[in-house]
Amino acid sequence: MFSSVPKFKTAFLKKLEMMFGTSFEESTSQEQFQTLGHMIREYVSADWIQTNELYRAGAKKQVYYLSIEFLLGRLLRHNLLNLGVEEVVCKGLRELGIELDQLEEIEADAGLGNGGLGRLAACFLDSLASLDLPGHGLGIRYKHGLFEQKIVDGYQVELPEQWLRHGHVWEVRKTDDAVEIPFWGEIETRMENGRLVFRHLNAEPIMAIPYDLPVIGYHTQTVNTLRLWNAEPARFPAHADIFKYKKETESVSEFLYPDDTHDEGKILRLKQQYFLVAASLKAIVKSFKKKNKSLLAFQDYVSIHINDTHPAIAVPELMRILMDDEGLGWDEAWRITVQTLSYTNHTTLAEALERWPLRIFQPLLPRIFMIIEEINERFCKEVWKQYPGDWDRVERMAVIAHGEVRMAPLAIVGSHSINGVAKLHTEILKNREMNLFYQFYPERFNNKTNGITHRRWLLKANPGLSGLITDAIGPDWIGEPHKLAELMRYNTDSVFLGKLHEIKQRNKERLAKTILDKTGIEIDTESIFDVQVKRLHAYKRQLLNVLHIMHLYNELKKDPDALLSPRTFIFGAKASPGYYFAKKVIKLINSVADKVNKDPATKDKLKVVFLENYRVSLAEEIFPAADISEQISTASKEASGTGNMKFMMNGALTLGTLDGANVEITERVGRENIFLFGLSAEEVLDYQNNGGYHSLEYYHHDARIREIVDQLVNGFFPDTDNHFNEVYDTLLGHNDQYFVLKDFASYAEAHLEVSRKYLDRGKWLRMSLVNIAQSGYFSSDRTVREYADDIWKVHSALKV
Ligand code: 26V
Repeated sequence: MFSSVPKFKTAFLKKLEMMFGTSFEESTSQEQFQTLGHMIREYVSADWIQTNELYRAGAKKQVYYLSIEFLLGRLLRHNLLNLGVEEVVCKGLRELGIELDQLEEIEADAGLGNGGLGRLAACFLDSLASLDLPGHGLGIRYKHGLFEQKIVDGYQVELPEQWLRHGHVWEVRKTDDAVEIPFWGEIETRMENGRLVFRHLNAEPIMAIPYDLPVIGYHTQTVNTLRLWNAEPARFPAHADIFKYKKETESVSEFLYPDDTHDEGKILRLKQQYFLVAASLKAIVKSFKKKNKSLLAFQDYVSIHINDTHPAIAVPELMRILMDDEGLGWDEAWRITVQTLSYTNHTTLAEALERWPLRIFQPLLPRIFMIIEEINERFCKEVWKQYPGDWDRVERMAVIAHGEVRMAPLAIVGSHSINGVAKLHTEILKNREMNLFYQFYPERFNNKTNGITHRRWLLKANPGLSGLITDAIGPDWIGEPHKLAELMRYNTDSVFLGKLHEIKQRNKERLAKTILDKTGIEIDTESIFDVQVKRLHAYKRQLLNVLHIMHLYNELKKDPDALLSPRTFIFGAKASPGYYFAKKVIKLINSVADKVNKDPATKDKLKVVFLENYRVSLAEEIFPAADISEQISTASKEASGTGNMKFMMNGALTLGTLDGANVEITERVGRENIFLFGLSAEEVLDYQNNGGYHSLEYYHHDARIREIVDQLVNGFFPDTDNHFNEVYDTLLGHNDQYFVLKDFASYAEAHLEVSRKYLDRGKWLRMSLVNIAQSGYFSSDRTVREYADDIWKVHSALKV
């Protein structure tokens, strides 16, 4: 049906009629989109079945990636591209009077994640399938993904997101593979034939129904699976309130990250975690059993990856299955568990490290809790044996301590591999945050620097640039992204650089149009597009960026020629609903935007735009249009960052600190092709440990800082006086934990350098080219291959 344009058109029209009982003329865009989606699903079904058969029958090891988030975005264009049928479809639709670009907009983003962690999982799936690796994702089919953000009067308002309103065209409900997950109840312990037997009594079961999505590799026949679990009632209890029971059950897959400030929310989150893990492990063990191999060789056929600590319950759950369901003894089960599991840490921030109060954990998951107690006891004994008398060490490493289960220690003790997501991050884990564990298990720690799929973030998102690249060096870079380095030879080719400039301009014009449509703000496409898009968090320092914009505004008011090159600052960020400070920063950005964009003295030189509801589909339009990529986290705090890589790949220059993967970006592009500023990670950690930073001194000694910080509270923003008291307090009252004022001067200097460099277009374009050419390393194909070779030990299923 995709072999030629006429065949496609015929099949499309027939399918549309069959699905909706409507003529083409009468059909809606939604119906047309659904039709195309179904055609693609049908088209891949043969390969999907074949891939599954290959995996079922074959002796090859499978890897399962457990993640509480998968931030997929839209799939239509991506699938068309990977299948190699984009052109036929585009032409066929056009002949029918439909623009693919517009049809694409019909699809809702699958926004089942917050940011980097969830998007990384989605990029990994694409790379696994494209490399023909037998790897699958397992997650939760949240009814509502990350909230939809509206900006009302400068403030963030959250609305429930509704991606399933029209159904999800790519999913297949697999009722036959449903499993029951028990919660609450009691454990009965008995001796049977000389063995302890555990029975879970009075449990409240929840049914987990899988929805499978095909994960289509690029120009290959491999179609892997992303399985998302939906929570539904198991059986209706005769006496209970049926509606209440149904609602309670379904709430488990209702929201991504329910509010956990109260116990009720905490219970729900822990339920979600066990729901994901228990359902997934049941499915994994079932599929392993079809191979008829000895359970003792489980780890040779199955690798299970724990993406951050949310699925760390996989450690006791696999133990439970191997012991209670399969009858193995502790030692055998433990060996298999550790050899099967691996864990990635994605943050060192203490507030993000998960811990569960026992009062919640024990009653909700009684058997799992017993196993964790045993794991803890045995582990503490081992530590004690190696460090006799060192109570302090045992206490700091324990899995259960101070009335809490600690998920990171649980994941570390139960996995054979623990990795950080960028070199610097892994070093910080080893030498600081997880140092005691590193001393205990040095061989388990390793680094896997993050990557992004260049197929979505360059090939799909930036057709202009990918076309230019292919014209210059051929199409091999798509399969072997390191070959982007061949672009280096165009470094002095002014014709090539001219085209590079043209493409950037076109992308900027497109974004400018979107901005005008969405916000009514007109921006100058000759200005520098200076972009910061990411979750809103104090450590990412959107505050530093906006304070610096206030400073530029003040300068411009004093001297209309103060700015060398006009600037457009673009922000996109969601703040977690309960994160008060983050929401204030959003309001501040919008207040500054209001002021700057309206002032006749500055509006032609300085513009500030806050783009509402930042998400994957919007990101795809933003990265290709950026000149400057703001990666300005307080050094040591950003584990890796992946937006930095997406910008680089699209030719934006990084303005950043030596944090996360920025360090490795610098290594690749060279010091002269990046704008660095600020404290080093070492310096930040030293200040944190030994003190010595006093933000007030910077306020008193730097007039620029004094002016902007005062403006937060002195009525500078009309109608909002005192709105930014808390921001003022974090900077001066609480000694500026994230070193915003400390880094301000160096940041301002780096911005000046950006303006100077931008004046020399040739030089700028050469810098941009180097960034694109060196970005191949940051393809998730490289990352996934490293995981496959070093950690998972999985190999292509197609090769013998
Ligand atoms: C979550 C939270 C939630 C509560 C408030 C504080 C807080 C702070 C950090 C986090 C992050 C959770 C894990 C995460 O998303 N990490 C991100 O993972 C990316 C992929 O490895 C990485 O590129 C980012 O640097 C890292 O922040």
